[in-house]
Amino acid sequence: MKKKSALLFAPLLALAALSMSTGTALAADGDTTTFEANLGAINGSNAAGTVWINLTGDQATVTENVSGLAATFDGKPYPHVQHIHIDAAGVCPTPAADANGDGVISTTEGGPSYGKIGTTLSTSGDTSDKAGLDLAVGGMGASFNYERTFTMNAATIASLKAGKAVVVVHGLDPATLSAAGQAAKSDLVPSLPLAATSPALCGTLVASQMAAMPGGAPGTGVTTQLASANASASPEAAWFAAGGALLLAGGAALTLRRQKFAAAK
Ligand SMILES: [Cu+2]
Repeated sequence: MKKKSALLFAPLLALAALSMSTGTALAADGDTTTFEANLGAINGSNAAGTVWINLTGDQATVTENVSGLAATFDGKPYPHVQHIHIDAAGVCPTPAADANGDGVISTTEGGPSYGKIGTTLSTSGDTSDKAGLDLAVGGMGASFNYERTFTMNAATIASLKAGKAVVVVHGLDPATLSAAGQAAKSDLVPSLPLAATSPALCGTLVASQMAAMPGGAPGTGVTTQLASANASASPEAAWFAAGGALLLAGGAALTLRRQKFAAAK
């Protein structure tokens, strides 16, 4: 009886050992941990993307491929500001997050799900939250590939390791919004339309067993399986939990650019 159990569990233990050897919890300072997020469309953007982060100590190399985003804004390549959001539920908002019912999940409305800006995935210069709304350093156009190595701040690293870091790419095509959404001003920058700053892509970063960056067959069955095994709860469960918490959380949980939100309240 005992022997049989041991045999049955042997493969599981091997899997667990494999998982732990490259996992966050047991990683030594010099080790590299890889995190991956599959970016899903929000607000009907029909965009898609993937983000990989190789983290060694506080040095992060972020690689990102996105496509299907809004292409132009005022006749120029559309600037898509993008961030790693932290310190909240670590999930992407569901349509239930649209508190004011205008058909658009604004950045503020998504806050209880993904939290404040921890890191700006800027194309140059500052990577802190202070660069969060600088359109000049956003990703540009419908599709782009991004790669940058920088020193990641401690707050973002902590959320990353806790599974609470969420990549959000902003900027919608106004034509795809409801009439109310098209008429509304941005909750972040009132001089801009709501579409300009609202989330278009979102994905939670999870520790990946992949050692390699893109080109190394991202999203293979093995990777997905191991990533799921590491998660404490199913993504679906987390989404529903976030939806329920939203109504209670209100604006109180939101610390992202608080004074700029004041105008929108
Ligand atoms: Cu953001």
